[in-house]
Amino acid sequence: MSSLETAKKIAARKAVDNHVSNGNIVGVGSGSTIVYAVERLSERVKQENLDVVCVPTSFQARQLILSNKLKLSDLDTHPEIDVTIDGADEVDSNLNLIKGGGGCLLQEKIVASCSKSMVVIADYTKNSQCLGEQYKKGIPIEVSPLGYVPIKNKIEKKYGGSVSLRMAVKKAGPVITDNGNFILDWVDYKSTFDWPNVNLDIIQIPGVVETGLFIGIASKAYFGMSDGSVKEQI
Ligand code: ABF
Repeated sequence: MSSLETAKKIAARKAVDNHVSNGNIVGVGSGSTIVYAVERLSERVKQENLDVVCVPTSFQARQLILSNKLKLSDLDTHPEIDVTIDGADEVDSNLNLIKGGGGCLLQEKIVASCSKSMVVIADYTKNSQCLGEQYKKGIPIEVSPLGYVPIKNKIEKKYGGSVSLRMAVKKAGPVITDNGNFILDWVDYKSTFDWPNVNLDIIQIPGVVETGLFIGIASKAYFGMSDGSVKEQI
């Protein structure tokens, strides 16, 4: 296993061991790091006979829960979640996050917002001081398809940088989210922005469904490091 995969795995396992207990409702994130967390959760459910119910943040998470034979629920049945464990594209020194590289930001943010705590699991490459330092693919913004051009223009005019429509592999067409929307990726912005205000401002543009800026949502992060240790950030 590469050092990056080992880093994801040790962070994921530690977060599950420290934050999940019997009777919990658990929000299950998306991406590649969460795969290790769900594997560990499944091990613990079997070994400790834990009663845990899982609420997915994406179609991928739903499939992961089912394939690991964990109990699947949803926000209709369980609108209050004990802990959500999820990956991130970048985590800054204030625990603000960029998420949505995988296109699941809306459901991820809804589930996180219903959780008593949100724990981030990531490898060492995701750890930064200011947003934008590490993750260069841009800030994902989920938008209604009919508004994507004016939204792109408004963001570029007000904040600079460049906003582009996320295209599917081989540019067959735009990426469509689990919710039937498009994703814009905003690059070359200033990493020194006042992110809480920029986030609120962008969300108010008609047609913007959600941003991949998770401001003040995460309560703790676990980073798997290249030396095999796990760094904890609160
Ligand atoms: C999801 O998965 C996303 O919000 C984020 O884009 C991504 C992180 O993926 P990985 O764990 O593969 O780095 O949580």
